[in-house]
Amino acid sequence: MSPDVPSSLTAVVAIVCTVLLLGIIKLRRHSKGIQSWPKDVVLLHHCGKGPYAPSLSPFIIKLETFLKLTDIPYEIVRDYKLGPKGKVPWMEYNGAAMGDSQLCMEYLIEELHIDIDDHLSTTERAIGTSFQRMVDEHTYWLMVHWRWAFDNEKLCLKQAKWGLLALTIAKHVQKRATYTQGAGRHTKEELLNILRKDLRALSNFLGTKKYFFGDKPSSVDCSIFGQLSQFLWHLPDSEPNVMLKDEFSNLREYCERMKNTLWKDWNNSLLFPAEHT
Ligand SMILES: N[C@@H](CCC(=O)N[C@@H](CS)C(=O)NCC(=O)O)C(=O)O
Repeated sequence: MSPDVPSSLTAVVAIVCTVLLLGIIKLRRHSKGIQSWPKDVVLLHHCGKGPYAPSLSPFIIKLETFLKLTDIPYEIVRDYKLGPKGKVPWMEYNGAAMGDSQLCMEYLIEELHIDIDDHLSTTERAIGTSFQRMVDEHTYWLMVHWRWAFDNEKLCLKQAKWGLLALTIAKHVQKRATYTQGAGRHTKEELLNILRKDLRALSNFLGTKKYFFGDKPSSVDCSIFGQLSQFLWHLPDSEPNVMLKDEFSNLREYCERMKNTLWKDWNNSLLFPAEHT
């Protein structure tokens, strides 16, 4: 045996030990990072970028738009985990985990004494609440039904690397959900007519204003932008997409305005950062 063997063996053992040690240190740092929350920073749990908008979930875009609008410090955690309500988005704030975009926003507004709606009258607040409920609880379901029942190509989902198994399971789950909710019982024509009425209500109320209640965005703009983002950027060339762009051009301009004003990092938040509307 050559006299070099013991020293090469020692070198190999030393390298293996170093690699193992570094791995353990990295793992410990990672789990420590999860347990120690950065103070006063929202950890926004996110399930991955969308191809042409920052998420395929309108509620993630809604909550992140709110964080940008209010200048609340936040970090994105891309972990594909579901939150305490079994849905995304969810957030952690100073150690507390919380689900539901609207509840998260209301919690932060109260906790941090933020009133982004302080320029609204009581009547405007009431109208804002109604529009928020309409887009998040009604228009949203029309998008889900379209995505899973009528968007045969599912291009954006495939571009976001949804594999065949994930698509098959999600289609089954979402079709059941839309059927139970009710939107899933509509034909394509019915869906388009119902959607047109939602969009018309939004478009007529917006009129020539910059945002829903004038020159300053308010909390309802986060919901509206989040929901419209999917029709505008994640159903390319579909009938809902063409309807939004051609029949309700003020809503399209509004989305561009929200994007350009609040999302300075929009392009970096996309899977395909090219200009795309
Ligand atoms: N009301 C909730 C709705 C959230 C929601 O429906 N998220 C969808 C993704 S867009 C989800 O997590 N779906 C999974 C499921 O329902 O199992 C919110 O405002 O956050």
